[in-house]
Amino acid sequence: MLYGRTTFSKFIIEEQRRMAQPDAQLTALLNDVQTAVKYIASAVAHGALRSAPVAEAAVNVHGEEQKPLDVIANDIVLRSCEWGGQLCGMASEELPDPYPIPPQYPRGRYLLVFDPLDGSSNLDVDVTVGTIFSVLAAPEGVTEPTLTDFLQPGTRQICAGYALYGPAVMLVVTMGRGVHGFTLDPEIGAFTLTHPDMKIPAETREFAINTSNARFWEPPVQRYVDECVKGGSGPRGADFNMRWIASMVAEVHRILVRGGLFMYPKDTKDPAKPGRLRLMYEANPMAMLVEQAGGCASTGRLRLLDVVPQDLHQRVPVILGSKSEVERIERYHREYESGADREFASPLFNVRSLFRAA
Ligand code: AFP
Repeated sequence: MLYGRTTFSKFIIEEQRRMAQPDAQLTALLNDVQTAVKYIASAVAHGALRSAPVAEAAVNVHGEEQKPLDVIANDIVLRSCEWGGQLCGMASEELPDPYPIPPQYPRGRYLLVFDPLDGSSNLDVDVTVGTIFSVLAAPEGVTEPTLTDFLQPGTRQICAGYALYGPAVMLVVTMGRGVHGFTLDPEIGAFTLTHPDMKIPAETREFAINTSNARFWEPPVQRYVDECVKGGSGPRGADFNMRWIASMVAEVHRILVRGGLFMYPKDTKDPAKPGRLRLMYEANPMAMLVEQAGGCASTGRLRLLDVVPQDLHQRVPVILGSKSEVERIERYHREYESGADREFASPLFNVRSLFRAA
């Protein structure tokens, strides 16, 4: 009985009913996000059939090339979510500053932060891309939020999710009570619950990292990857598989479905950048999803959700996925910082050190 299935709209209403204080604003906001995702899915699915040629290359706030679909997707999210009265502000990867809700619309208590089309450099080659979003509450009494009002650590997220524009279109969300995945049924145009309560296996033998950056990685990451690559004959005593799609949404989705590890760690490629990925609309929402699914998300040194943002477009190192592997890499960072991973490198230091406390 296909018509008895749980749609996304039904799920979020029922989820709110289960809460001590049901929140109709959040339900309505997620419905608008759902609408935006359907529009973006349709735009993405037309591929080259609809891609408008750009007169001159557009560039976003990060100096990265903006694809026409980046701009279209950004506009779709703004138009779909600005009118409903649930938001008092939005912020996007594609906009340098927070977007104020136009004066003709009522204000609500929420802030929406999003990356409208993550992985868009994959569009030309028709590889999976996605939309990532995070919902925060505006500080009490704020109706015209300033930049500072957005700069909240990931622990304060009320809801987070992503849409995946792949072979099937999916919407994966958490409202702080597990992670649930919905597949767009093209016949009825409704997201339908297909992946309830997604859980990341604690153990994995699969990792994802862009190894072209290997020479810039810090030693703990070098150590981790070296050990994986050595496989069964190395210190891990097991063969590992590697993946790199260059589309974070697709990588995180794979990890939510079958486990694994994803890293875009700190490197020395550009010393001005502490990482590649953006904290507020890439790392934080994914970290909330991963933790809600039983995994871990870290900078290598710190829980990702505890990082206090200093800037809307701040970058951050990201290591997330199966718990035991993330914990192992955190340990490698600690051992590197204490020198414990180089015990015998210098007789003057560490376990053989003349200066070592008894
Ligand atoms: P784009 O949106 O510019 O394609 O960037 C995607 C992304 O932010 C993330 O989704 C990928 O994991 C990462 O960048 C890929 O980066 P590399 O191109 O350096 O591998």
